[in-house]
Amino acid sequence: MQKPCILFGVPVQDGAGRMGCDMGPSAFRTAGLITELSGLGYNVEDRGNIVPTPPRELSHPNSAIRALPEIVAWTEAIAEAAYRASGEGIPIFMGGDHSLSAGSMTGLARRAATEGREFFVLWLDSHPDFHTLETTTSGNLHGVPMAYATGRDGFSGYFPNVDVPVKPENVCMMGIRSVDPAERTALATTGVTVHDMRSIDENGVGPLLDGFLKRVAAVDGILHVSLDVDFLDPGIAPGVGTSVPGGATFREAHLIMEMLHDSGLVRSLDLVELNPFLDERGRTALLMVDLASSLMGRRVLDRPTQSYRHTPKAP
Ligand code: B3U
Ligand code: MN
Ligand code: MN
Repeated sequence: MQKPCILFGVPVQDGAGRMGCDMGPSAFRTAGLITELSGLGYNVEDRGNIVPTPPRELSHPNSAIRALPEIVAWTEAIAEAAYRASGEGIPIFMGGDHSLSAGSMTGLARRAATEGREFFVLWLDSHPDFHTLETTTSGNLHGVPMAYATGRDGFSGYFPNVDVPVKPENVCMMGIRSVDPAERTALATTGVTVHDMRSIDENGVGPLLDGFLKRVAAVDGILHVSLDVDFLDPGIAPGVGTSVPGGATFREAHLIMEMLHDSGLVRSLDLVELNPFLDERGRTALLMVDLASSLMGRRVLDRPTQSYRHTPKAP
């Protein structure tokens, strides 16, 4: 039996610099995500919107930081929902800004550990979101989830403790083209794989993703995919607060989604940073729904697929 798709709305917007991401879950529903996934044969459960735990008073010496108590409260609730739902099916988090991935990644990493499996993340974004609470200068906490989930210093005492940090060498970023100086320094000394736009231009998304999927399959890992709208070129995806020119094309993005589906490795998905207030007649929401359907198995023609299935090494 196919695992059910478990949808959560995560109307968090306090991690972003502009308002509007709180309308993301409604836009995904309006753009037909549930119907699309049901049409692919999934049993879809929309569990409604996650409600954050009551925020506690918290302040940090970095006075740039905005909405720390709120984002901590969201992270607690999302991590718990992610851990639970991933034991039952494939959770899809309809954001909401990218701070939600602090919760989804840590919840899923805990699930992987419970199952004794290795955990991997594919991060599709123009930004690495690798700031710590000390290094963020914008103070927008959608810029920190990857640093938090990989267990970088400075989060304890503020954010929930990370029981199972994501191993930096199990993270693959694609589409990167806007990196702050502190993030650049940090990325240079961790094992994160970063495929920036130059690397995509030189190699193509297919071979780059293929290499990563083979690594996941080799150890029978489970894969979480985090798709930020600004991974896409602003020409095709205007509905986002932090668009950066020179992003992934329609065709690159669909190829990635199709390869992910064929791999059979994806266990959970974040759809983040959609800002319906900035969108044009819903086209970004519709494109994100299209991409999610490709990832979940929509295809133009049946074709023999590259198998990434885990083949245990002979003793
Ligand atoms: N690195 C910048 C910009 C940014 C990060 N994530 C988004 N924007 N969406 C920052 O504010 O931390
Ligand atoms: Mn992001
Ligand atoms: Mn981004």
